[in-house]
Amino acid sequence: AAAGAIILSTWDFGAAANAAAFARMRAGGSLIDAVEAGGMVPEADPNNHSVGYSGYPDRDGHVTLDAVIMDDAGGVGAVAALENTTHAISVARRVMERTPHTMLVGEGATTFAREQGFPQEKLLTPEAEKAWRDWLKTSKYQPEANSENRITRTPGGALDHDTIGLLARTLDGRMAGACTTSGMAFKMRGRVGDSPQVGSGLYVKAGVGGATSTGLGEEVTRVAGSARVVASMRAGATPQKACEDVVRHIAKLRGDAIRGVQVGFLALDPHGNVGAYCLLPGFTYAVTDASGTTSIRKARSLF
Ligand code: SD4
Repeated sequence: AAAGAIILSTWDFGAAANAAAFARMRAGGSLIDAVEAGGMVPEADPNNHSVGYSGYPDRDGHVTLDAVIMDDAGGVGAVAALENTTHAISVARRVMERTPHTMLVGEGATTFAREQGFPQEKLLTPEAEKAWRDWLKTSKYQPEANSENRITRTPGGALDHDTIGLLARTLDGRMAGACTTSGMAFKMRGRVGDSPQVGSGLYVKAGVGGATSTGLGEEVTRVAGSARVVASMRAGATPQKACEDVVRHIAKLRGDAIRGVQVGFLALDPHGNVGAYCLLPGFTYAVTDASGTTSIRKARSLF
């Protein structure tokens, strides 16, 4: 299935996720297998504080995960505010495949994951707990552009990681996507971002294309960002133009309220055309082509 494949994911750390997704496709896996395998990479990474295990907690000290997985034929599964399970993307897939629902949240999602046999573990690592305790000293909720969850790291350092959104396509134009995150560091308890919400953090439509987002989720949810990108593509826009249109729309709608805020979109069409655009400089993404070669690219920005 890897022939003609393209895999696209948010941020430079997407390269490792793309490699896992590509390997899964080459081994005969489906698109859903591939995007799930990709999402699992940062989820398990103890150095990534914005996805899965070792994610930064909410302001009460709970690590809560959001994830969604989607194929191009209306298959959707999502979890929000999931606790104690590292692989939120796999739980989202189980929601899609084994329940009559599209999303489970909070305690229900956590119980479902446990009943499905997912290992139960403490997701808050000593390092993330320390960052949270340091944050409590000021308790100032002020997300930082391009590393929304950075609190203790060096600016531009190798550990600047955020939400992962993945889009994958096979040669015959079929597509799937996944998005997984621990959300904004030190968010309010119960806060759900754009990432697990179909149409905001991810949207995929057969014959048209897919889109995914990263950055300050509220600014994406407000406009159902990823659905909007795909709707533009359906109306004839290229993936690039569709990403630019939604970013401009957010900027116009929000004016001064989005000063210093990052939001980025990626899009992919069934022919393999790629689009990327963001509010502020600094949003990178990883593209893996059919040969398995990955390049890291810088998205153009509005400001
Ligand atoms: C959220 N969009 O929960 C996510 C966070 C993110 O880069 O993408 N950070 O709002």
